[in-house]
Amino acid sequence: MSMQLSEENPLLPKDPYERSLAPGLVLAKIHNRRKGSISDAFTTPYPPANRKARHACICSNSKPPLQSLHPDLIKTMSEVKLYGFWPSPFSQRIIWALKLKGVEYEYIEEDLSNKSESLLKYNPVHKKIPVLIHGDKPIAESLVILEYIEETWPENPLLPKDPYERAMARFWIQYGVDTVAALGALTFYQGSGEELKKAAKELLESLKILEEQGLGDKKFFGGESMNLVDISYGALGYWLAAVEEAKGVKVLEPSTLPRLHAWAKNLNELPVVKENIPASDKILAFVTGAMNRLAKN
Ligand SMILES: N[C@@H](CCC(=O)N[C@@H](CS)C(=O)NCC(=O)O)C(=O)O
Repeated sequence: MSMQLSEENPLLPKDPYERSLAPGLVLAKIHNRRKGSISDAFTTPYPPANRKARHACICSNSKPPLQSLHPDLIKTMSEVKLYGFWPSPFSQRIIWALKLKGVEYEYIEEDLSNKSESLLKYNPVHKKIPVLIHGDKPIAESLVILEYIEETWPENPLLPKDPYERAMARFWIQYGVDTVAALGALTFYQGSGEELKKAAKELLESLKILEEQGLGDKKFFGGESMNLVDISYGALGYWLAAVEEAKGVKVLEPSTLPRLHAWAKNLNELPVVKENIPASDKILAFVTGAMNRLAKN
């Protein structure tokens, strides 16, 4: 007798927090220790920020109005904290998702050159931001956090309802893990000339597949509005432009990737993106500084 996979025989825990810890749900193929990943910029010593200057600001949201929510929900929402780092595309993902859900949270800026005890306690495995704290429960890895947010606050859904469509969305999110690695390789590639061109070509090739087979003719991966796939590719919208400028190469152009270029433009115009991404000159200065520090090491 064949075993039926049904709600009676769940293969993942029911509780969203327990699910976020289940290895089968981890979408991220982690490139944590891989050279040339975006993350390398953050691991290299950065001029230490004055610890006292570390700010913890309360980010408020208005969607949906809190008054319309159940008091229990308001309570859980007030217990949300996000450890992030301002230039990080991984923290941006979480900020956008929380804001789109209308979840109130406290933002804590982490100094990655002098990590706080809290970060080391909450993410002892990778010791990286972002970390979301819900009540007393820490969740690490941006793609896992996004899934947790979607499951915990189902209003304003960011994944399709249909299981097949959801699987397709997750397929493209997973594909993006490789794309981010290609973007990281271009960002931190220290050579020039032919080899730099090669890194740019590799990124272009993976983005062409994303454009043709993932985005197609849609405005966003989510259709008319942004979903988790769009959020996961957020770095293409603002970070890549800074890398292109710093490196003097162009990858995402109307002539090479017309639909993805239009997507990036549309994404950057969304209020949740526009209002939260750092100014382009600051990102450029950060990317250039990180490249120079890496070159010296
Ligand atoms: N795979 C992780 C990557 C997170 C990541 O690379 N975070 C960087 C900042 S952008 C970090 O905390 N780096 C510090 C370190 O590597 O020590 C995710 O998606 O959350």
